[in-house]
Amino acid sequence: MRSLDRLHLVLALLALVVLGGPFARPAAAQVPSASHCKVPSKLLSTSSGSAGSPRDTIIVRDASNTPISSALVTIDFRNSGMTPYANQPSGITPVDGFCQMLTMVTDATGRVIFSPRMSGYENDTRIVIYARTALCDSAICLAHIRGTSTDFITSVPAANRWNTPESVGLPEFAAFSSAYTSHSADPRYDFDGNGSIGLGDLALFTAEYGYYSALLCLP
Ligand SMILES: [Ca+2]
Repeated sequence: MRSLDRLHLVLALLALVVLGGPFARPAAAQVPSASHCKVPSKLLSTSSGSAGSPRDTIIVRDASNTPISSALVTIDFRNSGMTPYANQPSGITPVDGFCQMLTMVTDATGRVIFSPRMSGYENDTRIVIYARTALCDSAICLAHIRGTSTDFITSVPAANRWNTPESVGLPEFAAFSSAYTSHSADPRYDFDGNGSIGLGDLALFTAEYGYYSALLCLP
């Protein structure tokens, strides 16, 4: 190979390295794409935070369907009838100054499993899921969803939250018993998210009833 040709070859290879070459990922690869992400149609929570159902899994992907690790996923309950407990399971972090916003960071496969400790329910799609990466100027809305908790009645007034705990107690027991025996179709009682009220919901409710009393987040 002539020295001039060799020089051209070296320069061409250098250009590939500098520009990233054919293996470089475009910047858009790190931007979440709502249409490619997987989100549940309903958030299923408990007072213990132990639900952990596969239906609670959120997967953040980009426009080429590639999972995005280390993306920040935020669930915004501000316009919903649900309120987080002050203490959340490991990996779930409340947003500073926003009692009703919780975040998680996606793992290497782009996943988070959101099983927050919550009170209340939301039968309309007023719970908002966002995702954000370092390349996003702002968080990208992934979905508006419904939600419920085994602690579906928020008994404690906002002014008393600092010292009065919330729990799955007698008010929930009375309401759920009535819904279960009357074959209600109200989605607030569908704790396992299978579309009906049955034994799965009874099992989840029984496991939570009388336990896990805790304070709500402060408004
Ligand atoms: Ca059910």
